[in-house]
Amino acid sequence: MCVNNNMPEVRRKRLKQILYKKKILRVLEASNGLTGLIVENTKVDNKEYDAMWLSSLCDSTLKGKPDNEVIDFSSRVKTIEEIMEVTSKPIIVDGDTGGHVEHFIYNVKTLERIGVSAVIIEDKKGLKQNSLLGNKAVQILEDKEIFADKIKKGKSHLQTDDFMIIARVESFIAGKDVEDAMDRADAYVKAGADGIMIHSYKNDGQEILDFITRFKIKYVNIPLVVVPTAYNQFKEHELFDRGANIVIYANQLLRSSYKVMTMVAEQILKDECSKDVSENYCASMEEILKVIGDSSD
Ligand code: SPV
Ligand code: MG
Repeated sequence: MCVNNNMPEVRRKRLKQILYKKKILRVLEASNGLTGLIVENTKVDNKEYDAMWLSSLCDSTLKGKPDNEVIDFSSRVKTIEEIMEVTSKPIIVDGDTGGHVEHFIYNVKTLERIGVSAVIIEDKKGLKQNSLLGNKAVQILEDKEIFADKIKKGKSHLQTDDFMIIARVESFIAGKDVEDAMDRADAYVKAGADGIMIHSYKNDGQEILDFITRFKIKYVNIPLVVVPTAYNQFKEHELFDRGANIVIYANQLLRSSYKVMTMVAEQILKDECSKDVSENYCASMEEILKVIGDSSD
């Protein structure tokens, strides 16, 4: 299927344009061309997704590997290009820790050049572990000045005003309090971060609400990103009304497809044929062929 309006210079600035216009954005994970098309095309009652999240968790899990920065940058760029070829919505890339600052300054330039709109990097160091593992993993925070310097250097290597570097505060993931989170957010905003993401693995979402309130009193115009995976009982408007600007649904497509794929694999073994799963759990061949289209579309 041919897609228009996806040249890098057009696409890159689209995230800032939507943020400026709407102030609140709904974002869904995209990990390959097909999930990119789902984010691009899904519409219900005039609602749709504003942008795509290229999750490190989903990207690495789909490759059968842990979410600890084992997937290298070239592979991630290849995945981004695959998504870009068939979609036009803005892309926010999960940049993990951003790696060595000497590498980060090159990587942001690459992302900017190919038309990505934003990268989010998290203030952890050492062998990065997925944040939702919480205190079941060793979560070590980077020194806030060192991380602030990474943001500053990254920003100074950009060529446009379109591309955003968003700083992800992992204080709650490392068991620290809202004071620590605010302290870090202050340092990153001062260093030039275009936005802040705050994350938590706790189910009640209380520390997230506390942070949103504190942050927005001080920084009404700095975009604030949240990822309500653990505290998924909140409706979007409850987070937006308090001051969040971007809500990312980070992994629901991956988790739902894994569940159904596992079920289907087991059922075929049980039934020794695919009639039941085809009728009950599979999209029809017509539907799948229609999603992709053909070269004449
Ligand atoms: C991801 O989707 O890779 C994220 C969000 O970084 S989380 O998995 O919740 O840490
Ligand atoms: Mg990640």
